[in-house]
Amino acid sequence: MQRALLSVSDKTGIVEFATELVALDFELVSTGGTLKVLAQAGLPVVAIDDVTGFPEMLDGRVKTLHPRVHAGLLARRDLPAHMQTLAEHQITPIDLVVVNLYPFKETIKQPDIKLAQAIEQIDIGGPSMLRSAAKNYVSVLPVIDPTDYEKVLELLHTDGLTNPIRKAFAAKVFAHTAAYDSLIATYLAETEFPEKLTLSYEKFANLRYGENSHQQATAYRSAMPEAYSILSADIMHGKQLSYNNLRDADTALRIIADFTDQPTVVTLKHMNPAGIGQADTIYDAWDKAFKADDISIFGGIVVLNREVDLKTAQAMHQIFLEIIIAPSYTPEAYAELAKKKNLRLLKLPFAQPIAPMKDVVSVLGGVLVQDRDLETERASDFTVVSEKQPTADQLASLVFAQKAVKHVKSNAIMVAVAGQTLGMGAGQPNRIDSVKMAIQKAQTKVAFKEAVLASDAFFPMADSVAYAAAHGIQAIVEPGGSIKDQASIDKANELGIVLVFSKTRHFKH
Ligand code: 93A
Repeated sequence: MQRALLSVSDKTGIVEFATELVALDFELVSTGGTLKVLAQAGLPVVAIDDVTGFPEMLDGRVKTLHPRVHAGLLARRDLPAHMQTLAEHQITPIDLVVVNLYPFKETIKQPDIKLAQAIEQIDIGGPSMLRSAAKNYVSVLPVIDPTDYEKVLELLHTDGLTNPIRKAFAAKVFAHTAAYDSLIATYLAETEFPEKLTLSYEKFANLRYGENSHQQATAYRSAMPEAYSILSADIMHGKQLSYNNLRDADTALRIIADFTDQPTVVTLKHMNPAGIGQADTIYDAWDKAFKADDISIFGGIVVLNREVDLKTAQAMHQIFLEIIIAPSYTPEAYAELAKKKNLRLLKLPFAQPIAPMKDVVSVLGGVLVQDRDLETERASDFTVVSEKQPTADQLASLVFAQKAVKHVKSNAIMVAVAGQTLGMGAGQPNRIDSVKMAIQKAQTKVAFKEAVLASDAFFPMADSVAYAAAHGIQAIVEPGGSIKDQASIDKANELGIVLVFSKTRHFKH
């Protein structure tokens, strides 16, 4: 007769599983709560106390932490000395361990949870048994996941428990206990940048491929999911998002989070905003965002921060789009947009702000961790450094342009009027080239005569100011901070335009 030890917090499916184990001639051993459930179902089950010769003690903190359990799990069946030791101490080997852990993650997710309550949900005995069994996987099968019960029964019935399959179960255990401990470490950590960085992510979806079709890819979601995240969005219509879709949509969500005060629409392609529009209605905001760049938007992503109405849906329906994300859709708007089979319609709770967490990027051989850039500009942060003062309209445009340029890849230049971007220069290795691109694009727009220009970082020399002024730009905002700031200020004064320093740099590489 083989022995199975069952000790589970999540009791889903345990009675059915245990019933089958009994039919397969397993003797069942269980801890308090699990034993109760099994006994109530009429199953024969030995109490852990009768195995260890000790009562469960210290409010259950010590139940299974005993040589009679761990020797039964760890003894090598192929070593006669090990088996003799078991016999000498009258210890019965354990062949199957079915454990799932105290719900630490679910506990700390609850609001207002106290440290002492969280600590009580740190499972010690469960991971110990799982790790003992997993180390000895050649002879002992550890089962951590209720969704595996059916598969385990099939393998037992068919004698299918080969070594590679047992090894896979062991690997699953160590990944699970490592992630479990990671989360505990993160929760208890006193510093935001600890000596050992532990990350706890769970598989969200296998992706069709990565950035290109020869690259495999998978999406992982934080063990503590964020509400305002593309990975939390509800896909109401259309197929799964691709790797590039997810990154683009994430970028679009980060952008629109800086424009909460009014109905806003962001269109996005290749990690840069194609257009940003703000207005009193979501339709007008869409119209501005679309007209900001009606070419790049083809095949792009649209994010709207207010409910999508029919009029806006009809306008968007005219254009080939990949993804639309909004807090909600009227039924008519949804019906209109859902006519397109390949368009993805996503819903997300926009009321949640971006969580002040860390962003992680990888370099060869490591990762870099930093705070998210959650700084946004207000007019009160600005200092006018030119002799010429901005008008109220110019000031509003400068704030809008500076908020927008933050989200453009450096070297970033944005030409805009309040509520509408008109042209940008993105990702050029020198700033003046970005200035030229932004102006060239913006010049085709009617609103250009009112346009202002924003830069994500200081101008290293006066050439950008000179070029912008020569092409009709009347006001410029940049963070300042260059040793040659004075040259830019002098140039602005010489050419009679407004120059404002915003103080905060927004590199985005
Ligand atoms: O408090 S513990 O860390 N101490 C133990 O010795 C121990 N043994 C099993 N937690 C322990 N467990 C855990 O109890 C299991 O991992 C499982 O989550 C839970 C099942 O308890 P019950 O059968 O009483 O519901």
